[in-house]
Amino acid sequence: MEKNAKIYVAGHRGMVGSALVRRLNQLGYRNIITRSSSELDLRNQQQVFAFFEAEKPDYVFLSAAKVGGINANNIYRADFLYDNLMIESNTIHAAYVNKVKKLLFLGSSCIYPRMAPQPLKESYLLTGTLEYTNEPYAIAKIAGIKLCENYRLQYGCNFISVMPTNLYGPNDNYDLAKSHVLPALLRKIHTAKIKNIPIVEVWGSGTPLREFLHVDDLSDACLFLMEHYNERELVNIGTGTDLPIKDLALLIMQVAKYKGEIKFDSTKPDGTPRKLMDVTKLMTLGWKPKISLEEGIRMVYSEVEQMKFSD
Ligand code: GFB
Repeated sequence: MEKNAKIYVAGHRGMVGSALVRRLNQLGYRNIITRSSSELDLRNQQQVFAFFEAEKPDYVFLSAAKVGGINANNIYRADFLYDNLMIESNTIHAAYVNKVKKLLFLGSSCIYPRMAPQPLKESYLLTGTLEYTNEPYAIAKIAGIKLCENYRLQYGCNFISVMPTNLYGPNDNYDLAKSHVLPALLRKIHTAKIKNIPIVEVWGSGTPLREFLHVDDLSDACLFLMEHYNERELVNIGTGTDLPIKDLALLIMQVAKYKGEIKFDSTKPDGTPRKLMDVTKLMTLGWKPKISLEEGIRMVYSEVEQMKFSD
């Protein structure tokens, strides 16, 4: 990407979009365009088409999405399906019509079958049944991958898809009913520490395995792929290592210096037993993560210590 190229980051207020804007700024890109959802509703086809026609961006990072943790995915099922399908269809079609040079679409590791062999290779897409708690989100993200693939095949568009593992970092969502596990446990453990509460509740059995990537590593990988990858097949972005949720809780307790106990809430779902990315392809292309999980949790915990929670 040329330093003066017009780059549209869709979803710049979210955790991923804001990390992309930070990284683009650090690298000296000076023509970044953004719109908040109140200025541009990406679910609205007319608004999206008018925006692309007026702005004619050269490059697009499609990081706008309705996202959330296991509980939000499971409850707002229709919204996760509808909102994400509309955002992707409108943006990808407008990018084609307005001759965007390259578009990068962000998916998720939940697109892979629930019981797929581990680690998850890109080729496992559509080889089995999805995890039901996040099936609507996964189906919308699979549609996004297929839009990119088929606009490439039919119209020659250089649209690529990347699949990040579970992410965390600045601008994460700390709403306990909607968040992912890592920010939820940071909040619960921090609150328990400062209020001297002896027990922290962890959802499910604590046995599911998850892989976590700091969003600053993700944005770095996305920029790397925007520069170096022009193929039809999706690319996984992760670290290649995972840990049980129980160990994640223990690690956060250690970072927060909290000495209480964990209590598992078996009324809450576990979700997919394991979703470890096979990152051979990305590493062969020449990229690897820089921020270890412990270092990343320390960075985020220092922000959490400054936050004011109502609980
Ligand atoms: O991060 P998370 O909400 O989503 O949950 P998924 C991961 C695991 O942590 C599950 C457990 O086994 C949860 O039961 N967990 C323990 C908790 N305590 C908590 C807690 O306080 N809050 C939360 N949220 N979880 C999502 C998908 O799946 O991952 C999305 O639903 C997307 O579609 C995203 O793919 C990356 O990893 O299970």
